[in-house]
Amino acid sequence: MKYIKNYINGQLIAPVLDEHIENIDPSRGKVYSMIPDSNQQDVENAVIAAEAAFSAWSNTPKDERAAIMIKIADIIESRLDQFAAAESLDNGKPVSLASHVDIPRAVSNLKFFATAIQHYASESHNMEGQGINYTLRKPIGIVGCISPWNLPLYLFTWKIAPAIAAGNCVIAKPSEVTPMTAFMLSEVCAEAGLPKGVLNIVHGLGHKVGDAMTKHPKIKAISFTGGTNTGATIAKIAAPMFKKLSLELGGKNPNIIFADCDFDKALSTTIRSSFANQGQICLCGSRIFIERPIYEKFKAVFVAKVEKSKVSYPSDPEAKLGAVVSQPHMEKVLSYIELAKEEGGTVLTGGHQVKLEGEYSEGYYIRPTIIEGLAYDCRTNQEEIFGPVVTITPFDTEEEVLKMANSTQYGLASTVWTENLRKAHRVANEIDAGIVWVNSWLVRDLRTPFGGVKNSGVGREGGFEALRFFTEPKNVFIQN
Ligand code: TXE
Repeated sequence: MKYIKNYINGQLIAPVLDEHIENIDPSRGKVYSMIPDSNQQDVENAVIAAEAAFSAWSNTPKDERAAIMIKIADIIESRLDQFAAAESLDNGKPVSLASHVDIPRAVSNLKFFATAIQHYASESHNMEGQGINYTLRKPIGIVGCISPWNLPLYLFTWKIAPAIAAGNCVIAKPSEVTPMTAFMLSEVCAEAGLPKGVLNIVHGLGHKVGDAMTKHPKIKAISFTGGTNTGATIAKIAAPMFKKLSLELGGKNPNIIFADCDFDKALSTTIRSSFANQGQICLCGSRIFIERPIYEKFKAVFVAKVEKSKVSYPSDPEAKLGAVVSQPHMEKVLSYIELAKEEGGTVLTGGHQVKLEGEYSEGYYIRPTIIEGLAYDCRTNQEEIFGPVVTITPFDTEEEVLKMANSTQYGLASTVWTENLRKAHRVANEIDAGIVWVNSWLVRDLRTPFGGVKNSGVGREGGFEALRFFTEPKNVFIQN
C-alpha cells in the first residue's frame, strides 16, 4: 500500500503522529493508498520551515525563481502520462481528460507565472517640485493555499505558482480526496532543486489541517477554492485576524441559448459544458435556458447525443464520463436527482447510478442526466449539485431569461449563444457573473481575471490579479 508523505522543509516525511487516512480509487470503490492525517503540529513545522526560507527566497532574483519554476514544469511535462494516470486514478476522471486538460494546465500555470513575475512592474507618482512616490510590491511572507478535489493539480498549481513567483513561501493543502498528484509534485520540487521551505505540502483533513492553516498567526493570506460553506467558515476565522483572502467558491452557471445561435456549435459545446469532468467543474453550465422557438428541436438532439455518451472506467479511451469523485458525492448527486423529481421535474435521460462490470463494479458512476419541467427558482435550480446533472428550461424574452439566470445566490460564470453581436454585448453586460463566454465555453487566457460575484467568492485569480493578491503594495515618497 503506497503511503503519501508530507513535503516539509524539502523533506518527504510522515505526519508527526504517523496517523493516516484511506485514499479511495473512485473508479473501483477501493482503497489504494494512504494519506497523512496531519495535525496542527505538522502545520507548525511547515510554518517554521517557510519562515526560515522566506528571506533567501524573497531576495532571490525573479529570473532565478522563474528558472526553478520552469524546471518543475518541464519535469511534470516530461512525465505527463504518469501524472495524468495518477490524477485519473485519484479523481475518477477519464485519463484522456487528465492528459489533455488537467496536467497540461498545471504545466501552463507554472510557466505562466514564472514569466509573468518578470513583467510585473509597479508605479511611481511624480509630485512636481516636491518629490516622487514609488510603489513597492513586496511578497506577503508565508501564505496558505487550500485546493479542492475536482481539478486537483490544475487548481493546486494555480495558487502555488503566483505565490512562489512573487517571492512568498507557501503552506499548501490539497484535498484529502485527491492528494496523489500534489505528492508527485513535491517529489518533482525536490528533484528540481526548489529551496527547502519555499513550498510545504501538508496533507490531511480540512477541519484539522486547513483549519490550523487558517488559524495560524504567521500565515498572512489564504487562497482557497472549494465550497461556499467552507469559504464562509474560513472567512469567519480569517477576517478578525486581518488576513488577505481569495475565495473561489461554488457556481450554478446559466447557459443561455438564443434561437439565432449557431445551433450545431451550441449543441456540441453544451454537451461539454454540461458534463465535462462528470459535471464537477465550478464553471459547468448546469442551468440551460433555450429560447422557445428552438426548445423542442434542441432538447431532442441534446438528449439523443447525451444518451450515446459512454460512462466508463477512466482508462477506457471511449469514456466521455468517468467516475464521480467519491461515494458521498455520488450519493449527494443522486439525492438531487430525487429532489428534482419531487419538485416536478421530468428526467429525459440518465437519472441513475451506473454499475460497470468486473473490477469496476463497485465504482461511483452516474449517467449524464437532463431534467426538464422545473421552476427556475426551485432548489434543484438554485443549489450547486456539482455532478453530471443539468436542467433545461424554455424562455420567451431576454428580460425573462436574465431574471432566471440571475436568480441564484451564485455569480461565477455564464455562456451566451447568439449570432447577434448587439444582443451578445447587451446580455453579457446584464448577467451577474465574473466570467461570460459568448459562443464558447472554458476558453481560458491566464492573463484574465478569474472569479465570481455574490456567493461564488471574493477576489480574483489569474494574471496580475494573482500577483497583486500575493504581494503587498508599499508607497515610498522621496522629498526632492
Ligand atoms: O469542498 P470543500 P469539497 C463545491 C461543490 C462541492 C462542495 C464541497 O459543490 O460539492 O463544494 O466540495 C478544505 N478549513 N466545490 O468537499 O469541503 C478541504 O480539505 C479549511 C466547488 O471538495 O470546500 C479541501 O482541501 N479548509 C469548487 C478544500 O477545503 C477546509 C470545487 C475544499 O473542500 C475546511 C470543489 C475548513 N474548515 C467543490 N473544510 C470550485 N469552486 O471549483 C474543508 N477544507
